[in-house]
Amino acid sequence: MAFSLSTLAAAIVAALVVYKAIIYPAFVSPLAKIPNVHWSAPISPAWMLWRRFRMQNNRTIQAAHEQLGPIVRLGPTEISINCVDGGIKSVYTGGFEKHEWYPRVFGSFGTVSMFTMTGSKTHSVRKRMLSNIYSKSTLQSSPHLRMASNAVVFDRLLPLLHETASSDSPIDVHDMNQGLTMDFVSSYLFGLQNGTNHLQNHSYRKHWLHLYLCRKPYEFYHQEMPNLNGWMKCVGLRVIPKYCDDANEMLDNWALDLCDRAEQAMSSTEPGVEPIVYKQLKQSLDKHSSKDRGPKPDPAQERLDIACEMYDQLTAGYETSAVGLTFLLWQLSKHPETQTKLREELLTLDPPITYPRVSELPSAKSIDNLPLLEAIITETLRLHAPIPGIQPRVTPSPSCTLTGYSDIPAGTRVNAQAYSLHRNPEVFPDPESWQPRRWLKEENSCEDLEERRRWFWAFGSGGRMCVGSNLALQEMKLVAAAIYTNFRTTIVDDENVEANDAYTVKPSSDKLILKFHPV
Ligand code: HEM
Ligand SMILES: *[C@@H]1O[C@H](CO)[C@@H](O)[C@H](O)[C@H]1NC(C)=O
Ligand SMILES: *[C@@H]1O[C@H](CO)[C@@H](O)[C@H](O)[C@H]1NC(C)=O
Ligand SMILES: CC(=O)N[C@H]1CO[C@H](CO)[C@@H](O)[C@@H]1O
Repeated sequence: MAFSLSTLAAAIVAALVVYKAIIYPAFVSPLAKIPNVHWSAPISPAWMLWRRFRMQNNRTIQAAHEQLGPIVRLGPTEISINCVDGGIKSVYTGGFEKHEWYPRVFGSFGTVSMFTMTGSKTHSVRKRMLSNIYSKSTLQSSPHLRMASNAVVFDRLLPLLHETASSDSPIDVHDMNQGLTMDFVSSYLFGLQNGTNHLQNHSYRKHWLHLYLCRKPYEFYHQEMPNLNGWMKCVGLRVIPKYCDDANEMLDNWALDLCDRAEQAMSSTEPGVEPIVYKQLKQSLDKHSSKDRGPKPDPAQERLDIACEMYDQLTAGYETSAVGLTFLLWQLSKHPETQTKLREELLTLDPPITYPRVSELPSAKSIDNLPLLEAIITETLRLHAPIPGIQPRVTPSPSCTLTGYSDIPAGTRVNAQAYSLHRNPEVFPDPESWQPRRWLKEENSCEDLEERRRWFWAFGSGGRMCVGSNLALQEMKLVAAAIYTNFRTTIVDDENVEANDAYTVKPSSDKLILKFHPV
């Protein structure tokens, strides 16, 4: 009797386990109706993990949407969407919270930044502190940014290009762009004087880029297997090599050093010295805590919170814009006729950005208003989105409806990816071809343009949309204008320039070699 009772109990437990692990997720859960990326997806994330480990996230999700439609199930509690209505509009404009994926992958200083915060409340407090200094009107009229733009373009970029052009020597523009964009972003964060000069300091730039990039191959473990490194360390093994820890420490010290220098310049209001973003954040954090009447923030902790935010903005800002510029120069080099048309448009600027320098730069607003330049940048960010990868969010409680599927349970990870949204052939005919024309007013109907803008997702959408989009666009437009007013570009070596498959991408070859020819 006792024996058969325990057998019965074991059978019930076994049945429950089978139900919970297989029957429920595969047949009963509301997620069961969603098409699967692979037959095993309802019961195990292993298949998708393996794809991600092999760096095939993008192509796997892209192929799944092509075959199965705008919503697919990637794992027991993970889905992917690829449409605007009922898709990104519900998830991102609807304000679903960020997944733990972000602080895992991009955390630094043991704390979180605006980008990595998951909770909506804390995030919106931080975003309100900073969004005004990144608004288009603030940036276009900022004397600080104007001074930095003049310095970076006339004192650093154009002399360098002039030299390579006159000696007829090729140049790796991806390397150059990574210095250029760091100088640009850092001069807005910290002031031109105390920002970086990576463009002119080649050896330091090389050293810095090595530290930053050497950690990339191990991103997968932070993203998808956050506990593995800890477990392995317990048994004396490492998944992530020690040099990554060392690089992290050096990068942290680098960011702290920039912040400490900015601190010295806090009282200044002089363009080029005042650390705009640093100062805004510091003052807002102080004000916020005094309003709360809570305990005064620990100054040591506040220093780290600010350093984390600054580090995050420096890297978010430099990496994406550099990749965008590299692909812009690549596409224009492949389309000499577009270079010619762009140059005609650029010569209408008053004054034009000619080198050697005869005057100040034209206003940021006048550069922003050039329609062909705008179309070229938008098309480049569509076809070569610097963040083409998944942007994971979590479904809210109690449940939600996405693309017609109702009762999607709370806590499901849901992603969209710009790579796939930007390749819908109904919105972007012949999606693999680079055609700035698709963004020009005189060549398209208002409805087509409107629809394309709704699907354009290079900067994301909703409350977590890129805070630096206006800075990035202003910078990319300025650099393209400065280059193509003065030079033609041709390709010397573009082997393997196609992007790798990651969240933030880079050319697989890590380089693009061009020649510059004076016009
Ligand atoms: C072409 C250049 C850029 C592209 C394509 C880009 C793209 C994006 C995207 C797609 C997101 C949303 C990410 C997600 O939710 O997973 C984002 C967020 C963000 N970006 Fe950018 N970005 C660019 C430049 C910049 C610059 C110059 C800054 C400098 C300040 C910046 C700072 C940020 C920050 C702080 C966030 C987090 C915003 C939030 O969570 O509220 N980005 N960016
Ligand atoms: C992304 O996926 C597409 C479609 O499968 C593929 O052609 C492309 O090479 C992939 N891109 C990267 C960077 O892996
Ligand atoms: C390059 O930058 C490093 C670190 O900021 C600095 O120590 C060095 O003096 C710089 N070199 C030049 C030539 O400016
Ligand atoms: C370390 C450093 O370069 N600090 C500089 C920051 O900017 C101020 C104002 O120009 C300089 O006086 C500092 O030397």
